[in-house]
Amino acid sequence: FGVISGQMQETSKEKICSTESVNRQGSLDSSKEDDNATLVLIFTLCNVKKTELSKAARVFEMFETEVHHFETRRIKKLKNSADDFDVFVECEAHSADISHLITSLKRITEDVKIGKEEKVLWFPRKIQDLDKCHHLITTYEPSFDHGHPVSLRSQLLNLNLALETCITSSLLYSGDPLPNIEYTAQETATWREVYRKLRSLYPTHACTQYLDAFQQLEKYCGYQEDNIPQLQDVSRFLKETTGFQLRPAAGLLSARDFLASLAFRVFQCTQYIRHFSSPTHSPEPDCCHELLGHVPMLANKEFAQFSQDIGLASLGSSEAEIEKLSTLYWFTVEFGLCKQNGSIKAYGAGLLSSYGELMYALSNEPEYKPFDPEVTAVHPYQDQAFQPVYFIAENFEDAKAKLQNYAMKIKKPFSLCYDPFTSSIEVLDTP
Ligand code: HBI
Ligand code: NLE
Ligand code: FE
Repeated sequence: FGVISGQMQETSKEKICSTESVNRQGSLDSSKEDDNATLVLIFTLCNVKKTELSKAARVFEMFETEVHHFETRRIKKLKNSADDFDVFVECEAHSADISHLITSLKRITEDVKIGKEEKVLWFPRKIQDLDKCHHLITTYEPSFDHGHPVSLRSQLLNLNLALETCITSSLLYSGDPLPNIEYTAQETATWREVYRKLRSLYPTHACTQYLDAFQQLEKYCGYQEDNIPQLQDVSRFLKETTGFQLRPAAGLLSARDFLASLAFRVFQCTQYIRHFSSPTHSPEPDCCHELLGHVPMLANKEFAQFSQDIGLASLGSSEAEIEKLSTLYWFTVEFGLCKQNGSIKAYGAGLLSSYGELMYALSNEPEYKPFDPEVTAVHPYQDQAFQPVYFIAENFEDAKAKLQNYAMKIKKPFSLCYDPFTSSIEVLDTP
């Protein structure tokens, strides 16, 4: 998905409200392989041009939805202007796809009605379910101008992985090794430059938790300037340290899917490397970002718990809440600063993997604010340049407590409990 674009427009017309809607199936019955849901959708397409109706239909096709009923009702408007259409669809979709299907429809029309959406959103309940959480935000698009140099290889790797993910979607939890990448000499040279530059800054700029883990990684995990560590080795190290494991991602995942994996202590990593012309900053994640930014922090017990807590809070949450949790994630896990022995240090991965932004964040240029989930969660952010503002945590323990307090207030019709023995979620209904 991601190919649909279209006008979002208001309509003044009264809509046929109704309906039954998304019925989740399966409850806790995990033996059922295909978790489908019946869906009733009502939406209006405004000022429909000839092709727009088929665009809407194509969304259903893209998600391999089984359409039982597709009805349109034309609402005539004034002469010479395009008409509006009410569309009524009854279909069966993969539960994991529903929120993405609706997002795609909303790119054509703002006005998508489904009953009880918030209550019934599918979410993964066991670690194997993560195989269904691979919705990409960006897809390979040769004509797309990224605005910054992207290596052809990164695009190919992306494409390759996307294919591989389709073909072997159940490989990852059966104990098979993660795909090994043979990096070229030029890619290793890029890594070397990134590594050297950053390593010289860490002693003064990174928090102690990071420094401790980094030392371990150099000792036991092949972290050195002439070697790009392989996910498989790093994943094994993390598994033994905090129980986190890595899996390869074909690119930027939807926030919902990305956060959901954190609930199971799974971290989705890109494997391609940034373009050699921009070693000090990349707006998108790459293996330097994952390996140098995220991995050392995930080796810290408290930080691992903090990350999982964001993930758990996201399960079954509404779109609006996911947006807030993404923002929290952004200003902490990606760009967080913390107090340490009277000075300020970086713990956010986006800082620890960017020489340029790490320098900048701890200079006197940006603005600082204290980390407070209520405030941080709604602070606007951008993902193309350095951040104008950073949030400072007192320490991890404090940040964790504040986050848990925030998560408790998220309204859901059930409560969740993670069972580490089975890597699954227990759901307790709260009527
Ligand atoms: N997908 N592969 C990948 N890596 C990320 O770091 C990532 C993502 N999707 C969304 C995301 N990060 C965040 O910006 C939040 O929306 C969770
Ligand atoms: N800006 C970071 C870097 O250059 O490594 C990547 C951020 C990804 C969110
Ligand atoms: Fe990241």
